[in-house]
Amino acid sequence: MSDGKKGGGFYITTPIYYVNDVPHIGHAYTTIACDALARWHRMMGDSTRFLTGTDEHGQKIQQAAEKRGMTPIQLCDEVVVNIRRLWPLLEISNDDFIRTTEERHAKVVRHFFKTLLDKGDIYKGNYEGWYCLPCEAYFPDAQTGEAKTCPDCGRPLSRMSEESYFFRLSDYQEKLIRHYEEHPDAIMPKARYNEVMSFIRGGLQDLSVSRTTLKWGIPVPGDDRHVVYVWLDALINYASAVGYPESGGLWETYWPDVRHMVGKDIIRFHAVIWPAILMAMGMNPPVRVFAHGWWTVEGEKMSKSKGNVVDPFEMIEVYGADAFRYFLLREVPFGNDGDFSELGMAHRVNSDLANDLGNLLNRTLQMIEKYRGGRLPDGACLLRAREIDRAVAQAARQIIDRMDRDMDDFALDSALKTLWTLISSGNKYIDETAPWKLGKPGNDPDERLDIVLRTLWEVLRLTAIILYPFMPATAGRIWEQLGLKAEAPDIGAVKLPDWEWGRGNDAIDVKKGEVLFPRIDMPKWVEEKALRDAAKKPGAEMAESGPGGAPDAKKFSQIEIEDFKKLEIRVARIERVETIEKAAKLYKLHVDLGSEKRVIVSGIREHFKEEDLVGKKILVLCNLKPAKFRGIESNGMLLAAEAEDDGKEIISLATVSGDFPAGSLIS
Ligand code: ME8
Repeated sequence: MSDGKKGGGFYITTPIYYVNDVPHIGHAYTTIACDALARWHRMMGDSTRFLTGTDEHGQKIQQAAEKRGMTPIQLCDEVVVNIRRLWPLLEISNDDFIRTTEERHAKVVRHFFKTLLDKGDIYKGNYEGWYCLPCEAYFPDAQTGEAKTCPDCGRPLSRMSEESYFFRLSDYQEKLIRHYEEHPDAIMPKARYNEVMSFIRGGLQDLSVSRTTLKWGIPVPGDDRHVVYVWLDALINYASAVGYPESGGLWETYWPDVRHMVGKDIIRFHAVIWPAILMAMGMNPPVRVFAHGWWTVEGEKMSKSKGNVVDPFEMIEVYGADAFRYFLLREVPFGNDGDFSELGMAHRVNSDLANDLGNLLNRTLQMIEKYRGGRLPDGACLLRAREIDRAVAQAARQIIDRMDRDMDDFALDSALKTLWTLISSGNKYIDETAPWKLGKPGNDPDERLDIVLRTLWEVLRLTAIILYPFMPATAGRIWEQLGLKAEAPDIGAVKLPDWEWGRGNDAIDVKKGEVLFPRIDMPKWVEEKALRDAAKKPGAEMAESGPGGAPDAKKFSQIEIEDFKKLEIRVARIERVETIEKAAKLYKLHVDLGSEKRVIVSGIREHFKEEDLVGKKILVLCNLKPAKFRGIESNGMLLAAEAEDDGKEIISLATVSGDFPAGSLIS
């Protein structure tokens, strides 16, 4: 087995995602983390393969499809598009995308099942037990408590009985314990290793691996009253995607180096069931299963009903993919739980990205342009570097090794911290060497300035390379501004082991470009976030399809009439319209509600002229909590239909026909 080091193999997988949901921060997190690891290993020269995909069979999908009046495959085909289009937006560099409904997968599942059946590792029996529909799992009586609720999700369990095929998991208890004792790094972090070991030591029962209660799955070979249990089906994706067991298939190269990244909730499937199945098949168990923690949002559990699900499409639109990637990977020690706060992200953009990284690039390029007309000083000057310059070079060399060790441990946050020490040392070096003093005619010899500028440029060149796995687009922009694109157009193709401090004496012209991360203006950010939050509230279901997603009536959850009665919607007459300074999208509307007058701030300025609005009767949600925009309190929200026409947003204000009195209640 390779240790995944330079020139070795590195096969990394994400869980395959269910298609009954829209992609959220959890999906983005796992996939971004795997992407950073894959890019790092490619850069290290390892033979790398990165797989992701979708889990499309099982009860959950069948039920979600029924609810929407579709066939399961229609639902899968629709939802998979949303998942697939997210990955390029997040700069995910997966080599393959597998769907469990593909024939290349189904035939491998049949192969696994048949092989295990022939070997006697799978046998036919009867199963009766407590079953959790949402988790698609049976639970032993001891775990269900008096209330018979699911030990994982807390929902009520159903008593089910069915003929079933079983996998002899109990036979693998000792083998698994031995394997993990010999490979303590095979489950990480350590706390998960301990958790899994104590679970295995607690005793393993045979596992039901087929279902007769549903149709949406891969039929058991030779017994099509059964379909293969969705988790067995899903786990096999890691092997089917690399062409197991075809001779000459990719699996021959990659299987010995397979590493699975998962959320902590699905560790047992990957670290107990899957390795046992692989052992039964005579295959290597995974080199590592790493379980990352879960994100809460502003201190609360993320849930659709709370409307606090973090939409990756929105984060990309507001902050850009790289800032989002950076925040997720830097904010929390990888493996721990974390709390997602947009405020925290905005602060990090300002401090780490705009200040530390952006300033280092800006100051350096500005000085090279000002003092050397944009031409980079020749690397030969570094031969006469002083102690202070050589210390920077020395620290840079050590940083690669430190980061490589962090990446081996999947300590992504720590790798980024290490990288930022290089950036900080660059900024400190500027302050200490004060190149602007050297730049003055008559001061130190000219060569001293050459050395300082070249040293700074070298710091940035290395920064771009080691930043690339985490923030690929930003690294590419730095690369271009450093003038390196002409000789190496694709920074992703650079191999880190070839990197040398001060190499090459070629004439390079730097090209200062746009600021990498403009500072976020916090007061403005607060207002814009309030607008975004307000826009999400009434049409929370719309957010599910992400920006650009088509509204779909069948998807709306149903409400009680009592819920509707909580809304106080009234006819209002617009009396006066004011513009708001420096708010190109907002109007301050003075409306008459019959018994009272109110001010409403609304983001419709780009769609209507003031004179089109004055005198108009519109519908207003009156009992919405007041909110402040640009310091103006808005008391209510006007109702409007939104759509897209030729890629442009169009809006029509909801109104009433005839001359209806202001204040009339809509019911
Ligand atoms: O479990 N924070 O798919 P899935 C962090 N199909 N991670 C989160 C999260 C959160 N708040 N919420 C969910 C499945 N996740 C199976 C996998 S693999 C053979 C089959 C993570 O779409 C969760 O931990 O429900 C899991 O790793 C991933 O999202 C996918 O969940």
